[in-house]
Amino acid sequence: MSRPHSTPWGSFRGEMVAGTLRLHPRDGDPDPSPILHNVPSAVDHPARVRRPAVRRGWWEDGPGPTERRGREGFVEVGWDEVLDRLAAELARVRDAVGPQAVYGGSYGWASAGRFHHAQSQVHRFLNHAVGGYVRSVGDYSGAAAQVVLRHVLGPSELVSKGTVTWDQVAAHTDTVLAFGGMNLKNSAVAGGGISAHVERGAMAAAARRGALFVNIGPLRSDLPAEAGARWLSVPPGSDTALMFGLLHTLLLEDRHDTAFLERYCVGWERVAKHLLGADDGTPKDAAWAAGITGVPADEIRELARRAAGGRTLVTVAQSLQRAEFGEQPVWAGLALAAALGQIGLPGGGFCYGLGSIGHYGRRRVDVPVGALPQGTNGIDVAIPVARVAEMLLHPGAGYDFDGERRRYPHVRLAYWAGGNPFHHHQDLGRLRRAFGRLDTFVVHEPVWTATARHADVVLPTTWTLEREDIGAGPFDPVMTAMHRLVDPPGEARDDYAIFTGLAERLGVGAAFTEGRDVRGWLEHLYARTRDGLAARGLSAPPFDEFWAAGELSLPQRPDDGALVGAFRADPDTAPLPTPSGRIELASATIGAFGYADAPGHPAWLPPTELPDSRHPLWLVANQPATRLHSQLDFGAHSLAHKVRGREVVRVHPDDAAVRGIASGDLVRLVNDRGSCLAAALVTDDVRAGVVQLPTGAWFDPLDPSAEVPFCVHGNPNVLTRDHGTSSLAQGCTGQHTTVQLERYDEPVRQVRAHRPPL
Ligand SMILES: Nc1nc2c(c(=O)[nH]1)N[C@H]1C(S)=C(S)[C@@H](COP(=O)(O)OP(=O)(O)OC[C@H]3O[C@@H](n4cnc5c(=O)[nH]c(N)nc54)[C@H](O)[C@@H]3O)O[C@H]1N2
Ligand SMILES: Nc1nc2c(c(=O)[nH]1)N[C@H]1C(S)=C(S)[C@@H](COP(=O)(O)OP(=O)(O)OC[C@H]3O[C@@H](n4cnc5c(=O)[nH]c(N)nc54)[C@H](O)[C@@H]3O)O[C@H]1N2
Ligand SMILES: [Mo]
Repeated sequence: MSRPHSTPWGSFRGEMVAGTLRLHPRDGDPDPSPILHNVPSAVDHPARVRRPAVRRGWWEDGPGPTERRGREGFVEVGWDEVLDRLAAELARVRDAVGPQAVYGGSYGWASAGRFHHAQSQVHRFLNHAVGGYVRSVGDYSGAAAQVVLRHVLGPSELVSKGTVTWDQVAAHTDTVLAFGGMNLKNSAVAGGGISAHVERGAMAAAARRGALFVNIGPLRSDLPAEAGARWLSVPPGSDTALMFGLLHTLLLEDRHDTAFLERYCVGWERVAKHLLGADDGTPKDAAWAAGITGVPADEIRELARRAAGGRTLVTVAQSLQRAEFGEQPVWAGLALAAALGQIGLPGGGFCYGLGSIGHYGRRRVDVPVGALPQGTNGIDVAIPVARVAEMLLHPGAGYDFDGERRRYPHVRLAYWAGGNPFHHHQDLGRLRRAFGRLDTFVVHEPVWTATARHADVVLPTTWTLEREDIGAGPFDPVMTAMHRLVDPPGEARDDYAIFTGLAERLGVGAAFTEGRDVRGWLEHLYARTRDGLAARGLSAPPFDEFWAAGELSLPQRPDDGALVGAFRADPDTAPLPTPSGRIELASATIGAFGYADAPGHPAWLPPTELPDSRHPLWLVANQPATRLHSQLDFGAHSLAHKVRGREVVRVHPDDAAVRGIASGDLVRLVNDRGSCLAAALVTDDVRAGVVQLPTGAWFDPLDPSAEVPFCVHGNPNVLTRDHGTSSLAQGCTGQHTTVQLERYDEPVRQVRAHRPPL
């Protein structure tokens, strides 16, 4: 009999039939994600970690900095032996230096379940067993936007998420200016799970009503056919210039909403001064924007007029801000929407991230959803998440962040559970050197990722199918009873069981478990939601009933319940949580930081790394369509979209022709940081001068000892730059870099990344 389960890319029912997992997307999901087809491959795949494994040098010679991580073999050891040794090492670091020597940020997505959420597990464990750990703040997804929006609009959970819903777009919007598009492969995914994929239907309904979707970006395919979009092809990193060209037109033609700007905003005068060039001598008019973006000035003017003439929504994909000066297009997009005066009206205004991920455009769940309590971190030391290599390479060095001058701590031990830094971080050659500085690197993994291969201690964990959990997210109206569908491979244990074993050895077992087994915790977490339902007089079934039914509907807040709605009604009684209580189009706070790379108003700051004669092409390294990040890269759907076993890079016909490249050729992308192979797909879906290679192919260096890595599989993070967005947010800039591209005719070995190292 099939049983329910959930992943970040959708819910399904599954059953084992003759040793194979059969799955059926959830009834009621109108548009299930094809990524589901990767899931059956997880069952007992050769890439699974089956027994605890320890790098030979660490096991024999003990902890310490070494260049051998990622280059040396592993020995398999028993659970008791490895937990004894690891507990002793944790105690050593804790007692010799303290929690500030332990990095426990453990960034990553892992599974949809609320209890076996690996990051919560490792945080809870380190708080109890070590007394705390060095944290990370922000995320790779949207750090730049989070920081700037917090200053100018308010915390994103309150204000910038939940402003506009897909239902409103379907019913009200006339024009969508989609900066970075709204690719359905992206919104198919949400942390905590997703019960119904509604985006395609909403875009189709809006288009049938006559709404115009404008896909602004380097890739034609960033909006689905159903949207019937107009494609405005612009180079990466140029959006702020286009937004300024639109704003300048509105200002010049007096189409901006002065009443809205006066009542709801501060700082418009400062922005207008910059637009007119009164501060720097450069008017940012349509002709100026045309010179930077390649969009004809007349088209920019026409678009500004259209936007002012109806209900217009400005969306800014997360990709735009995962780039140098990524704060600017988010802030400038907000200014554009403010000038149009429709923020807070149904289907109009500004929505950062709509279409980037399944959380946006949905109504917030109106009852609490339980999460594993993490205990108290005894220290308050944090780094911006994407500065991890910098921290490891430069302990004690000073850096700017969000108005503060900070110093990197000296970390000796890093503990990762539920994330893959050799997927998510930039400049992998540098990252390898950074991890070489540690005394000890511990990784919990279900599979032999590149991160596991660079660790000292690799502990095999169960994957989501192999355990019970509760799937729930803040914007999804369905809570899922995630039933156990298969047995774990080898000796794999739940993260919870591993941490319990370590906690017991360190004398904090009872505090860590609170006496609960897995079922006990699930019932405990469920009780929060059940109490919330009961308090509202709604049906609140006991746990066993929920478990047997497989899912539970949760109430949602009304469409107009967002803070911005109340603010629109009366900004004096419902001010925004900003210093002025208004939308800050110029920010005295940010201005006072004095950052040249993030001034006190949205500004055009051209990228410092631009295509040149040695690296003439932009590389867009975006999210993969065929999987979530690196997860299940070996799955059937992911593999079916590789060519000759390599990830596919899209190349414009003009760029291909001058290099003698045809579709299906192996090509090498190269810059000073590294190089990788990929298989070419020649298509005019990508802008000339831009190549696109998604993330997620497992790092497979031809020679693990090489200082400048050459990945034979197609991981773009060997090429990307490890550099913060700006002094303000220090966010990830992995989306863009510059490369040369060449046909690769040498013989080359097969990809081995999906084979275990022992
Ligand atoms: N160049 C470039 N780089 C990028 C981006 C980009 O646009 N361009 N995007 C960035 C973004 S937005 C993000 S969010 C990151 C994503 O980066 P990550 O979230 O680190 O990527 P995942 O592949 O999802 O890593 C999750 C890991 O958890 C493991 N896992 C799954 N379940 C469990 C479990 O139950 N327990 C344990 N212990 N482990 C488990 C999986 O096997 C996998 O290795 O990548 C970033 N990197
Ligand atoms: N299938 C799938 N979906 C995912 C994920 C996944 O791994 N797989 N990851 C999820 C996560 S964690 C996140 S944070 C979101 C990320 O959501 P996004 O960051 O929005 O996703 P990307 O695919 O990286 O980028 C979207 C598009 O932006 C365009 N683009 C890139 N740079 C620029 C630019 O400078 N200007 C303009 N105008 N356009 C640009 C590219 O053409 C790209 O296809 O995706 C989520 N959804
Ligand atoms: Mo992300």
